Amino acid sequence: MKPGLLLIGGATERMIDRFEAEFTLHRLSEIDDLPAFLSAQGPTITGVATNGHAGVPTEILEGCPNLKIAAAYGVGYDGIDTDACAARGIKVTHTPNVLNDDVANTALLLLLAASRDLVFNDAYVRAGRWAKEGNTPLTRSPEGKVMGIVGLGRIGQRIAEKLAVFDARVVYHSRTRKDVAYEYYDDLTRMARDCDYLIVITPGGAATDKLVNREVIEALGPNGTLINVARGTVVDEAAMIAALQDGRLGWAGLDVFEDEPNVPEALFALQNVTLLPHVASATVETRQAMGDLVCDNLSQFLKDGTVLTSVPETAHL
Ligand code: NAP
Ligand code: 8YV
Repeated sequence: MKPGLLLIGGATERMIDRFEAEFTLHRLSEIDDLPAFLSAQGPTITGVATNGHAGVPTEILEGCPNLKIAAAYGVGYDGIDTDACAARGIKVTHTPNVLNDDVANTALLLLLAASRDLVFNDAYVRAGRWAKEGNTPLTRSPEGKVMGIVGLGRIGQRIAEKLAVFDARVVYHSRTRKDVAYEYYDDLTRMARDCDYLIVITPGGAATDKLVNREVIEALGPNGTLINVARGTVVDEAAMIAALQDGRLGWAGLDVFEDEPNVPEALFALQNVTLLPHVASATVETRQAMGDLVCDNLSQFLKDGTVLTSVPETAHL
């Protein structure tokens, strides 16, 4: 008999095909009575496929006594209780590196869109205003500007490399200094004061909650642009909106929000923001690579009990 796999998050058809080749697949979205399912099938479940937002609900952890692996589709895992998993001997895997380029590209996309008022200019042409009202106002060039990266990890380093096309001066803030040529700031507010652009790419969770607070936002200031491709929780959203409304912050480009998919309506009224629905890794190519890595982790676990890309918190298991 094949081991059981419970699908908690979303998955592509390609992932489903591979899951079904090796596991008896159960989809949480199709289970009407979870307690009844867990009492009948819980002990057969060896793995769950989830993502960093949905995590592994406590009811499932408790109802699947033989659960050994939780494979997440995504690199961030702030929604997974890794301590609870580690305590139960459950390996948690994620999908680092394969999404670095597209997430970094999205940061650049937002940076350019915010700088050149892309959305406003597009709407202006579509509305037929160009012929009637003439040219739109001048925008701002990213060339040669100071760009601060908050979180110089796997994706942050890729963003830094790609910013070279703008001849930007790249600086960074993270918990620890890296062996790189970019200037390090141990104080985020001080860095924001020196920056034209601040690009946020740390993990979410309690340790980074509202790291970009009102003080940092005001230090970035009326001529500054905030780009967030990390997690909505890393920025104090209410403070950011207030600053964007009264001009204490210039512009923002946002892929992520505090309470997704709910986006504060106040943002819809602002012309100085560019909004995306959390799509930084959402290309066909990158999502395929992420899905393959989820399946490779599960396959390898079935073969010899090891995994390819454990999160650090369960790497000892
Ligand atoms: P990573 O390699 O672990 O890098 C994280 C970086 O954040 C590191 O430089 C780390 O500093 C820094 N950091 C962590 N906690 C911090 C704190 N309290 N203060 C300051 N810096 C802190 O992770 P990654 O692979 O680059 O991914 C980063 C995050 O991007 C993910 O966790 C996820 O939340 C987000 N993400 C979003 C999307 C999207 O669709 N928008 C897609 C992928 C990823 P140290 O090195 O000094 O520890
Ligand atoms: C995806 C992400 O939104 O990898 C991450 O941390 O935020 C994104 O790549 C998501 O996790 C896919 O399920």
